[in-house]
Amino acid sequence: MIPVRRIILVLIGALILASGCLDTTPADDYQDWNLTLAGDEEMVLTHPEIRALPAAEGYGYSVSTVGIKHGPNRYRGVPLADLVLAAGGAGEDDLVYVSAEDGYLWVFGMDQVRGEGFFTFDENLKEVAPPPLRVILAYEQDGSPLPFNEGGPLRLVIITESPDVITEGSSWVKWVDRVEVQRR
Ligand SMILES: Nc1nc2c(c(=O)[nH]1)N[C@H]1C(S)=C(S)[C@@H](COP(=O)(O)O)O[C@H]1N2
Ligand SMILES: [Mo]
Repeated sequence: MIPVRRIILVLIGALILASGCLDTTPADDYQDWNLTLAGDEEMVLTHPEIRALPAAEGYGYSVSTVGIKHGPNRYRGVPLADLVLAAGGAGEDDLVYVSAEDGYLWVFGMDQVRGEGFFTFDENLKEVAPPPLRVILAYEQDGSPLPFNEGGPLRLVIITESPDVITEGSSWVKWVDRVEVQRR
């Protein structure tokens, strides 16, 4: 093995050891965080199962209803479209309900599940034509588990390739524990 790779492996090992020594944070409870997928049938995915699914990555940048910008940050997570498929798929007129344990619920059309039909803004909060967007349930922010106070362990995030595209925070559901396909 070449030395650089060995150094990197040692560093990774040290990081794993260090994180194991840190005191308990909500991140440690993420093992117990389950996501219910409901469609034709209902299934429960554990956090490790969610992390094992194919992941998407990109920049997320949101603005709250009162105009406070949050980001940009780098996010990694599982595409909502894949979860809808796992729940048995959805027809074009169906709706996808994404909800959290605090009772918050946001409804997405199938166009939005594909990343279409969102408003996008530049850093001056001027509306701009939307670039390609993807909707993910993010579990990682800037390379670390998404903190609880930021909506972790699972938050709905809208991502793009570039860091300067802002989307509306109201759809960024925090603490997601249920994705449900509503047949219409
Ligand atoms: N579970 C949950 N998610 C939520 C909300 C909420 O009340 N509960 N508020 C939404 C709204 S209206 C906004 S503007 C953003 C605020 O995100 P922030 O708390 O990271 O600023 O979260 C969204 N996600
Ligand atoms: Mo909001």
